[in-house]
Amino acid sequence: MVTSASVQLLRQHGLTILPQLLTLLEVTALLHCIESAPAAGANFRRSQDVFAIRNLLEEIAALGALLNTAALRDVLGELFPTGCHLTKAIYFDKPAGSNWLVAWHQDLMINVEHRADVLGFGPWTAKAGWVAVQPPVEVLENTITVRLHLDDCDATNGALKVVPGSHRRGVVPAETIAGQTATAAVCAVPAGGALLMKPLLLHASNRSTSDRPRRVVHLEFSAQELPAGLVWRERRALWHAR
Ligand SMILES: O=C(O)CCC(=O)C(=O)O
Repeated sequence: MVTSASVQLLRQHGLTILPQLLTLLEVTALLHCIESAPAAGANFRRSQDVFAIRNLLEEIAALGALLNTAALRDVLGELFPTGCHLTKAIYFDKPAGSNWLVAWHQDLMINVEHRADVLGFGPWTAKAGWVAVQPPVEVLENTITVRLHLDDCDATNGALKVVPGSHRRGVVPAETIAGQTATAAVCAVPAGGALLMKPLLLHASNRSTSDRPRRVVHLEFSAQELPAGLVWRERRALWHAR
């Protein structure tokens, strides 16, 4: 499913697209499971036009089994030959005609159970019971995000825009980001496809101008363990190497 060429693309450009990771049946089952869940609680963020579910696998426990597909296990086995664990899971809906846009950024923060002052970890944030910290760059370099697309997604319904290769620039100062996006590319992904990306890749997304939704399950994986005292908030050893 994931070829050595796509692993090479991920290393070189910071992203690769797998157009057919989930079957239509699997997509339908995921959508049914998510949309029939009672959408209440602090981790469900719904406003006029943005809907996100954080800590997704704890909020909707039945998703764990549906996401643990042979195809995803194969991909992760290729990317992490010694095994890996999930570190974050979020569901993003960008509803039709959504006003929600995301400015250019890198994904720099990880969620942990508790604060522990460990060398190389910081700054820290704590909001609504969530503790997040910026880890050393090696942790971010060794994380891979898998965005599972549940709808056809293109420039009209809020596809991710990325700056290929920008993950190799390390953590970039926020004030320099605007000057680094001239080579941005739009990542169109069909329903059932996956966008694999490195968290340090500069990325953003536009408002939707379409009447189609853009539903995505965002999963982050790592093979690394955190130093003593720190525990990934959503750590799950669900996915194993082949
Ligand atoms: O889904 C999107 O449009 C953007 C999400 C994003 O930037 C993120 O998860 O860091």
